[in-house]
Amino acid sequence: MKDPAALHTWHKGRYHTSAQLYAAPGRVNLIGEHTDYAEGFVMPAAIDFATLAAISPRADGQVVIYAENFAEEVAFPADALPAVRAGHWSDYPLGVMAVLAGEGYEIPPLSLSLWGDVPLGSGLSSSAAVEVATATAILGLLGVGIPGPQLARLCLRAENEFVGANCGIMDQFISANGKADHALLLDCRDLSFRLAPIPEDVALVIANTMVKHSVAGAGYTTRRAEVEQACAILAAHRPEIKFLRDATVADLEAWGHEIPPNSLKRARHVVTENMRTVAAAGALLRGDLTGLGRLMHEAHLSYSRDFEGSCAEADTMVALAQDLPGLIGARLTGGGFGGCTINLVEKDYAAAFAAALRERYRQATGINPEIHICHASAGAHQIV
Ligand code: GAF
Repeated sequence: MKDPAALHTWHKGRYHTSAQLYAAPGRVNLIGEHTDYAEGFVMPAAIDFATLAAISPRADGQVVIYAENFAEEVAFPADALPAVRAGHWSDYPLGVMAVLAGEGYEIPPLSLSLWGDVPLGSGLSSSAAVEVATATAILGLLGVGIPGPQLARLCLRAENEFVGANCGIMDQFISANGKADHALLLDCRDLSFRLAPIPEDVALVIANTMVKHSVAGAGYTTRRAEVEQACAILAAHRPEIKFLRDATVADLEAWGHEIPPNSLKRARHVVTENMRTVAAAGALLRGDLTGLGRLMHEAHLSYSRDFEGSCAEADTMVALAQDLPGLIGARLTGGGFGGCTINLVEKDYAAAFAAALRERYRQATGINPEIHICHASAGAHQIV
């Protein structure tokens, strides 16, 4: 992560006042894909890529937001903030402000500088990091503390209602509630969670296929609709099935003939992925890394074959990792159709693993991948 002192210096240079500084991380999901909006289980970890936010009050009635990454500023009267999206980076912080205002928090005149190093469009939750950093900074400026799960829900509403992306709660939740050196098994039904330590000698190697991912894209939206269609058909037989979280493999066997083939495959992924995710958390807690790696592998196959949420490059990246020394488990992570693979690797092998995977992928696809050796990091927090 870039030196927060640099953001503070830039903010002070631009707005001539000291600022409070906050950080909110991106995430990698170890297992549990497209299960969050089905009220199922996910097991992400926050990573050491983040959005930093510097915030200070203003005396001129304006809300001014500066994005260091785009070298661009937007300004609005604090009492007349935009109520609808503009298809611009500022939708993310403005969406958070709109939701906070709707909850009764008066947004004061303020200067907000944002800077981030979560790679954009890589499936590592750059947008959640911006939302959670913004919300944490504004609430900090207001002197209000709210529990992490509630913060995540507010930021999810910014994404769903203002930005217009129909995603689930995983990314905002882990950005708000992550813990250093831990993965988090989250029950997306009631937001209860359990922390699972990532062993000291295990590295998170994140390999970017360089194929752009977007939760606003047609793939994510279509898959969610297919999942919901399958759920509605099962619910006609068993009304207690409110979400696919409530369905079993036996339900799919009993009523699957009524479900269109694609929706049935998506549902099979979600139902079995929930089981794998709970089992994977158990394996990690027991220190059974072989079991965890096997479940990650099965999860990738299910994501690719049943959910059809992978892409040729990600399948290649996962396949190329299989026989490299030190690999525990590899799969495509995040919303799909591009983005990054997560490789759990024995730490002593991590650097050699990354170098070999880069070379193999380059030879196989002609694409130069970005590969990062990451650590599980803390969720949103104040820096100074
Ligand atoms: C994206 C979404 F934002 C999450 O809510 C989740 O559905 C994920 O894709 C797939 O598991 O990151």
